[in-house]
Amino acid sequence: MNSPIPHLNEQINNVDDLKLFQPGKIGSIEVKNRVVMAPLTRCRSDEAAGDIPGSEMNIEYYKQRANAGLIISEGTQVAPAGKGYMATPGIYSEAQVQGWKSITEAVHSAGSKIIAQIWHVGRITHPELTGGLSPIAPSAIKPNVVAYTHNGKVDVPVPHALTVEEIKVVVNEYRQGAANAIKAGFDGVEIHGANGYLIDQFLRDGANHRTDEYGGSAENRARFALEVIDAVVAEIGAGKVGIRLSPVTPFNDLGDSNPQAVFGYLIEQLNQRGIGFIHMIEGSTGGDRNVPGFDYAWARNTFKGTYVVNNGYTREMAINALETGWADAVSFGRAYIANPDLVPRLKLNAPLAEGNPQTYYAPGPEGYIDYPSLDV
Ligand code: 8OZ
Repeated sequence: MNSPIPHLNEQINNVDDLKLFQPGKIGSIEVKNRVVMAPLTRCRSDEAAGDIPGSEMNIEYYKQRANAGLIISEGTQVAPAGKGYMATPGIYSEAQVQGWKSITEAVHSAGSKIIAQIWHVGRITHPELTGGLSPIAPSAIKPNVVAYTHNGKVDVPVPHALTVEEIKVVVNEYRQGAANAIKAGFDGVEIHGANGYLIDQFLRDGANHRTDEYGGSAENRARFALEVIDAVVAEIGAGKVGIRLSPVTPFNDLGDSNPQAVFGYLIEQLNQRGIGFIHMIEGSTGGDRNVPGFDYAWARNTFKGTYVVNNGYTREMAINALETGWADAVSFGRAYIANPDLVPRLKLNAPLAEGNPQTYYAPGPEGYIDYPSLDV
């Protein structure tokens, strides 16, 4: 099934009448508009000090983007083994919590809301990035992926297949990450269930060959995701919790034989738990929106919480999505890199700047906090 956003027939002349720019709620979080800043890995935490965010430039970066109704933080690892890239921030140490606090305070003062994306990369890493820890996964299956380390590009190793006892430890790491997020002043959390990382590795049968209660049927493969959700909901409350999903993306060398079955089951279970929102990546992450295998209209109509969509949305697509009921909110990732003032630009229908991919993950302020806002 493709992801055809229905067309809008009538012309709306006053931008303030557009749902995209009207206040609402994402889960229980009140937002001033329905434009969401998607999570963006930027690799600019203080790695030497222990993967700590909250430098002046980190604060400035988030503050510049506080025009979004909701900011979702860059992926933040819940444990040292959950790190897959250089200088990504964590949310397991006290110093990391304090660092995040300076960012959440700045965003709140600037008039926006911010939630933490809590993340574990599972098999998408290398011991050079984790302080020597082995990558973990549902099964000992090596993806065809390279990791970027201080010694250059390296092939990732065969991961360690988690025991049931070890799975419980990892679930608790997500729970602690959510508790820490609230302590750091975040308005909620997004559980990263997408893009081939640990939760997605359990969900999809390309990485999960287990024969115990965590593998095989859709119910069993969704068990880990639901245990994480239950732990996080018990800690911070369902309305502040969302999950990011990418049922068909091939990113990070992951696929599934029947995405509709496993993600369909998961979404029905999410309803029973009353979680706040789903953040759905339609199609291939950062690429083709038209990848078969999942019925997004079904997901939208089935899920009872706030439905946020993502992947290559233009202004026109976002307006159509909101006006026709395809979604309740739209997230923008790449557009937010080079357009810190994205919401004013969308309101004015002003041209959008192009970001420079060479500086997406580069250390330092260049390509991070030096994209200008419109002079209006
Ligand atoms: C691009 C580069 C590094 C990480 C994701 C967290 O895809 C990521 C990511 C994307 O969700």
